[in-house]
Amino acid sequence: MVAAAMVLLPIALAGCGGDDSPGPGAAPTTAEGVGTVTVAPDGVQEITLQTQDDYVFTPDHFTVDPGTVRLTVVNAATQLTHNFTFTPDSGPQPIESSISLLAPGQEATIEFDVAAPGDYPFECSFHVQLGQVGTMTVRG
Ligand SMILES: [Cu+2]
Repeated sequence: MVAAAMVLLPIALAGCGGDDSPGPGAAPTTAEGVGTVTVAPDGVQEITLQTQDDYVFTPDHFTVDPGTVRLTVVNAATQLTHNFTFTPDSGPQPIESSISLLAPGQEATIEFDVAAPGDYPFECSFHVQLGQVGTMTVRG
């Protein structure tokens, strides 16, 4: 596990360049429906993120409108346990909802309201040092 982390770290750092890196939809193992924001019959925006046996959220960026968001994280990993939390003191407004533990093969759903437009960083607190972070954008 340590060796894998050391191999993956340069990749994560290289991804910070912001040049012409491939988009979040490039991962070949992504399940259908992952990463697309849809509106449920009850009017709530729904989005599903996936994690794997790496340190990446797929996608690592999505955009919603102000209102209620129902977010599901699927951990498709066979080895790694992840979690999901909005990075404290980082977004335009605090979002308390989080997923504290997601074992391999598990999924969990949280629901929360957003009002203030802007970027809301999120992370897996276990692997934030390895670059497992992302951003939710709320439209103005
Ligand atoms: Cu993680």
